[in-house]
Amino acid sequence: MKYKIVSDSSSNVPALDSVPYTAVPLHIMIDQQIYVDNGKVDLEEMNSALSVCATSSTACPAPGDWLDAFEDAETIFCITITSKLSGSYSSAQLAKADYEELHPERHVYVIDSLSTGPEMALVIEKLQELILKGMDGPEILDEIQSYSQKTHLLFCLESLENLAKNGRVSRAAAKLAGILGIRIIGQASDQGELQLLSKCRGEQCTISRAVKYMKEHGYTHGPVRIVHNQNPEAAKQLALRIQNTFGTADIQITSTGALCGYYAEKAGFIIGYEC
Ligand code: X90
Repeated sequence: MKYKIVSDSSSNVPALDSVPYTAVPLHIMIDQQIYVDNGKVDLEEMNSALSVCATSSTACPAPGDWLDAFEDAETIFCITITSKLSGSYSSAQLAKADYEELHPERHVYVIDSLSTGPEMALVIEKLQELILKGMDGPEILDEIQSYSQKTHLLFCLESLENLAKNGRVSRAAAKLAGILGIRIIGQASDQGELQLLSKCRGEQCTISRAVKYMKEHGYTHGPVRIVHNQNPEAAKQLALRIQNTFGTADIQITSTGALCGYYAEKAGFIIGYEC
């Protein structure tokens, strides 16, 4: 096995067709129960558990989990959720150091996505494409660094409760989102921080606003990936609006995995797009 792509499960990419790939799970703890984000978590069940739990939290992969996923590949592209919000990136770097010490002729490229979810998914798709083209490691890294300048992430959430509980946004911001019918729109900033952009009343406003932000970021008609936590209707409406506004041909809608589902909360959705 020459090349391998390894990502943490926040990408919501369970498998790839043409290049060896592993998603390394993050974990969600809800009261006494541990949910392994392995693509098999029942979101409906997890959402109900969350609605009645006393405590909940998440944990990033340990270096050993990354190491196991590297297997025996010669060149590994390892992509993580933004290092500003999780220890996943540091953990992957520790695994890289161990792996390269053990196998001095092999190389692990650890990429901080400065984002998560569907923006990571786009970068993973691009990595696969570049590997299939037969490019070498440093060339791929170069290309990927410029590609990720063109990708963006927006999110539309009904609640910021879990983000606030885990110290990822302020209590004040979470209170704002707690008002019935108010949705929060935000983005991954260029520095990989969670940035709140505006609040909206109702789904229609949210969808229009998301399209407006895409335009402002210079989106024309590139691929779009939408993930949602039990809100296929909003995801479909947004996809239609994007199609009608920009003529986009390549839009995919899927459910979030457990980690993004936990933080996006029920009805939340996240959009990754290429400008
Ligand atoms: O290490 C861990 O325990 C994981 C912590 C993850 C914290 C944030 C996850 C956010 C997931 C919510 C909307 C997207 C925000 C993007 C900001 C860059 C999804």
